Formats: sequence, C-alpha cells, structure tokens
Amino acid sequence: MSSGQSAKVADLSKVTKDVFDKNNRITSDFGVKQTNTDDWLKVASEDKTGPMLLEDPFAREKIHRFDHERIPERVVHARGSGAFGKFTLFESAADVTSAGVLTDTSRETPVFLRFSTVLGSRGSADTVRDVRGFAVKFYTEEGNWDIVGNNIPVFFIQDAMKFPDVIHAGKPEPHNEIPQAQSAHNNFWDFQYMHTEATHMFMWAMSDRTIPRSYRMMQGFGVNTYTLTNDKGERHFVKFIFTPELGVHSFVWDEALKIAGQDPDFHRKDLWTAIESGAFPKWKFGIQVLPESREHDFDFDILDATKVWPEDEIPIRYIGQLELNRNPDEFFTQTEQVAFCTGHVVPGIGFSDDPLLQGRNFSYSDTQLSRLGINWQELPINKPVCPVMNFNRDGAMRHTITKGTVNYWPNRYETQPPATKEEGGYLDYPEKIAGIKARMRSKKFREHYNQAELFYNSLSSHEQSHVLNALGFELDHCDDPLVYTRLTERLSFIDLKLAQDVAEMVGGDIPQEQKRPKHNKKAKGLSQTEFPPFEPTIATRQIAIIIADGYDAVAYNAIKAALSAAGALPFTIAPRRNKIYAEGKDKSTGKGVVPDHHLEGMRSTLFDSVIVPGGAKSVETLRKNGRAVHWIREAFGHLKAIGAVGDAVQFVRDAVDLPGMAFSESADVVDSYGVVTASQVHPQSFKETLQIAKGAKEFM
Ligand code: HDE
Repeated sequence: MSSGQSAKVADLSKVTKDVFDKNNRITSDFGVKQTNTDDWLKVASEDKTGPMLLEDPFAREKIHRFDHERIPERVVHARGSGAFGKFTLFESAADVTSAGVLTDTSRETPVFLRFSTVLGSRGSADTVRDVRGFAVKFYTEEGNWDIVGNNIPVFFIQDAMKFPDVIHAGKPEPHNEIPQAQSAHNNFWDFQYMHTEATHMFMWAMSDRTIPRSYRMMQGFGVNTYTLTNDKGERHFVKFIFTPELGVHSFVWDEALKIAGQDPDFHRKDLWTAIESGAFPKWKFGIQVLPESREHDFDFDILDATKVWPEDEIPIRYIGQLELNRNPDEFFTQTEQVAFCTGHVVPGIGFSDDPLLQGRNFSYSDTQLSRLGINWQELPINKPVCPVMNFNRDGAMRHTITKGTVNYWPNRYETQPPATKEEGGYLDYPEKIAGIKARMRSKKFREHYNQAELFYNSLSSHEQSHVLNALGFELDHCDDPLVYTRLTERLSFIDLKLAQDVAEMVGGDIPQEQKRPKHNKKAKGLSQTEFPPFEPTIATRQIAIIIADGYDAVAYNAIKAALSAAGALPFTIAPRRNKIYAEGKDKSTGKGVVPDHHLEGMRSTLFDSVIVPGGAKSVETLRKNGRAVHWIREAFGHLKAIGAVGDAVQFVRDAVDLPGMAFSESADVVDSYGVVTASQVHPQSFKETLQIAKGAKEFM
C-alpha cells in the first residue's frame, strides 16, 4: 500500500464503498433493503413450485443488471492490468518545458499505469509473444497528461490511416477467428511483407522484448515524437522513456509458451503480488530532447515512429522516477474503465507533426465513446484532480451538476472565461506551416531497412539466435508458401545469414544474395542485455525449494531464511501437499512442513530458480519421482539458477547430465551454467547457506 494517500486516491475514496462494512445490508439499486436475494417471488407452496411473478422488482433488477454487465472490450490492448503510483522528479527540465510535472521537484504526481498485450482478447494469456502496452495517466495539478506507450520504441506503421489494416492483419483471421493472441499466422506476416515500413518493428517483435518476464522488468516508450515548450516560448522535440530499476528481463520462448497454459494470469499476479508485498516496481523516467533547429540533422525523419533516436546521437536525460505502490480496489471501475488519450497534454507539452501521433489523437477519444460513452471523462478513474469547468453539457450518463443560468461563452455575466497564460492556460505553439495538401510522406519516410539492420547488429549473439528461432516459429505457423517464402526473402535485406537460416527452418527458397548493402553499424540501448538491475537483487524472485520426507531440516530452514532475508519469495514444493517430515521425524515425532504446492500442481516454469536441500531419504524419493527430475531438467533447460546441497548435489548433477559439463570436486561449486552445488560443505550454519544463496543471485 502507498505510504501516503495521493490526491487521486483521496479523490476516488469519495465514491468508494466497502463490501466488508458490517453495518451495511443488501439493498436494491433504488436503495430498499432486501430480505431475500435467492428466490424469485413465486406462486408456491410446500408441495408445489408454481410460476414466477414478473412483478418481482428485485429479481428483475438483479437479472437485468447482470445481462448488461459487459461493455465492449478495447479494440486493441484488451488484456491488461493496472496499478496506482506516483511520479517524482529529481531534476527539473525547466530549460526545455514549463510543465509543472516536469519542472517542480517538490511535487508528487499521482499516476495510474495500465500494462497490456495488444492482440489478444480480455481473457487471453499474459505471456504470449506480443508488444506490451505501457499507458500512464499522470493526474497533474494542471490536468491529466497521458503517455500511451509500448515496451518497444518503434511501431509497425508510419501513418495512422494504416492502423485498422495492421490490427486486422494481426487479430484472429476473419473467416474462423483463429488464432487467438498470436502473430504466428498468414495474415500477420502477409501484412509485414506488404509494408516494408514494418520491417524494423517486426525485428523488435521477434526479439526477447515481446516475451517479458514481468511487467516490472520492461522499458516503456512514448514512441511518438512530442514537443516541449519552455517559459521563453522555445520548442524542443522530445521522446519519453521509462527504464525499470529491476532491469529488462525476458522468458525463453519455451517458458512463455508453457506458462500461457499453466498460468494465463502470470504477469497480472506477478504485478499484484509485488505491490502487495511492498516491493514497489520503479522506473527511471527519461527524455531525449532535440532543439527545433536540429530537426533535419539525421538520416531518418525524427517524426517517423518506425525509427529510434539512437542514444549515441541523442542521449537520454533521466530526470524522474515512477513508482507503482497500490493495487486497484476494483478491476472493472479502475483498470477496465480507465481511458487513455494521446491528446491529453498539459501546458508545456505538445504534439509534433508525427503522422502516427496526429491520427492517434483522434482515435483514442473516439474509441472511448463506444466503450464508455460520451461522459467517459467523468468516470472516477478518469477524472482529473484539478477542477474541470466548461460548457460541454449533457449526454448520456452525465454526473456533474453545474449551477448557473448560462451555458455558453462569452456571456453577459462574463462568467468562467478562458484562462490567460499567467493563469496556467494552454498555449498553442505558433508554428509556421507551409506546404501543399497531398496524401504523401516526405522522402526520409521512404527508407525502411537501415534501422532494422542496426537493431539486429546491436543484439548479443544469443539474442540474435532468439530472433532466428522466433521467426522460425512464427513462419512455421504460416501455411501459405507465398507468405513464408516472401518473408524470408525480405530478411535478406537485413541479414543474408539470418534469411538463409530462417528459410532452412521454415521451408521455401533459400535466399542467395544480400539484397541491400549492409552498413554493419551498431547502436547503444537496443540490446536488452544493456539493462541489468540498477542494484543486483533477488527481491520478489520466486524460488522453489523441493523436498520430500527425510529432508535435511537445517539446510531447508537456512535456505528459506536466507532467501526471505534477501526479499525473495521461497515456495516449498513436495510430492504431496500434506505435511512433509524432516530427517529422523515422522507423524509421531515432528511437526512437519506444509508445502505450498505439490510437484504436479506447479511447474519449474513458474519459478525463477530451484533449490534442493539434502537429506538421503528425501533425495532418494525425488530421484524416483519422474516429475521431480523433470523439474530440475526443465529449469536447467530454461537457464535458471539451480542450487543443491549435500545429498541433493549428485541428484541434480545426474538430472541435468549434460555431456561435457564439468563439476569440480571442491566445495561450493558455481559452474558456468548457473548450477550451484555444495556437496562437501554440509550447511551447519546459517552463514554458510547464505553464501550459497548469494552465489545463486549472480545467475538470476
Ligand atoms: Fe494505440 N490504441 N493506436 N498505440 N494503444 C488504443 O485506444 C491507435 C499505437 C496503445 O491501456 C485504442 O483506449 C491508433 C502506438 C496502448 O487503455 C485505440 C494507432 C502505441 C493502448 C488505439 C495506435 C499505442 C492503446 C484502443 C496508430 C505505442 C492501451 C482502446 C496511429 C506508443 C491503452 C483505447 C489502455 C489503445 C488507436 C498506435 C499504444 C483504438 C489509431 C504507436 C498502450 O484508440
């Protein structure tokens, strides 16, 4: 929970009621206390149930309300999770903007952040391969400011008019509504081929960025180019970036696939649990700023949303911090009804001529009408914390009651005039525009491959191999040879070897020439390996401790205590969820440990690390249990840190049994695969085990 109540939380508390309030009694919507909510009023007796009476207002109301519970889901980004938090500044950006939220270092601005996937429906799985939404509503003293961003800094298209096409192509196909929450199908890849401008983005989409380990471990990007204007009226172009303190981490694909079935709410739970346990996720907030005079200094157009602004050329200036510290009280009225809008900007912040952004400014407010109705900005979660006063009136579900005899401006009373600049009014930047009216894009918008190659070149070799495998998976799911053959040919504009390897995997012609000369350049900030945690930590990482009857209680307790002390979340896993007894104990002599889960109830995929304490009998049981062996093997295959102590060491070594894997005979072995064993040292003291836990930390 939050340290203090933010202005927005206080505002929401005015319309919040508590289901656990003991003084309340169930009432109808019109406030009448009800005596029975289970039986429809009927003509009935002890011997016979007769017909139900339409006159029953309570029954009709209950069913009627239920019939209308659903509202349309978001046309994109339907699946999501949100949380409240605060935004603080540690450096004022007054040199480039007059916005209070970016200049006043004494402010705490309340925020609501909604994470999402793009393609899936509301009930789809969290861990599918997809771009993640990162939408932040800042409830500033000057009105709401929304950054409606993604976890990838570029987008598929350059012009908003193409948005319905890219989304139609990615969503389930129109004839049979297959597949759900997947880009691995003909139409998606057909679209990618038909639009060379999508090349850069699909390379990102095939990287590990689209299978994040946690919402807490991804970057957020405003993507579009906005502008900042300072007190002197000078304008700069700007990009917004959030970088997580926990570092950027991803699943390996096999894990993501399995978790989608094993726990479709994995990311939702992860965020919820972290906030409930007080491990508040934090991001550094940064800006990349360019004076207007430098607009044309680059070989790409800075208004093109399919391009990054390379950090080497335009450094990120980190000026603030975003923290999430409070879970919503109710999903529907908060996470579902929150409505973001790129058009929501506050004085000092403005738009650019980015053709994607300008279209978005229309689309977001428009789409809220079909989801929420014309008075959507009055919904509690969307209401600004500052006063709202204007002559927009009426419409369905209007809540505000405005007193007074006039509803227009100007009026004879001169009441509620527009604000001056000094009073905090929004000033439009007086930009000089000249041009011809035409449906076209400027020249630099027509180059589509340089940054796609830049991105690929900048990845580490293992990230590159993940891109290859991702393309291999996706195109394997396309059954139209035209789609996968053309796409592999397109890859030869980026990297011939990649194109050939993909073609080999998915079938079709093997491209023979690099279709465009390579520039071989790399840039900073594109590989996610550049974003380790700010401070090494295992806080909130989920660690499975596997035991069976006869486990070594000293080792088990020490490991558990050491992990908890480091802020990790240890879970005990055993062959059954009934009590498990330590070495030398049984029902009659010992208390026993109640495991959190049994081996079949959970899988290694749902944990960051697995540790097996010793105890001869326990290890003997686990050795004979196929699922226990699978836990170790699978964790190893997913490159997770695995720990073993005493008798469990040989068990773990046998389970992973990798040819050529050298285990030293000495104590405290940490090998390069992330397997940590301590066979010689029986952990008799808390301190020794803590050492082992610390070793494991380096591999998480
Ligand atoms: Fe969106 N997008 N978008 N989008 N978008 C929506 O608005 C749209 C784009 C993003 O958690 C919709 O309220 C157009 C880029 C997020 O509620 C809709 C274009 C980026 C969310 C819409 C884009 C985004 C949305 C659907 C091309 C990253 C979820 C529901 C010009 C910077 C917000 C809604 C939430 C949602 C339109 C492209 C991010 C239809 C026309 C680029 C995070 O208005």
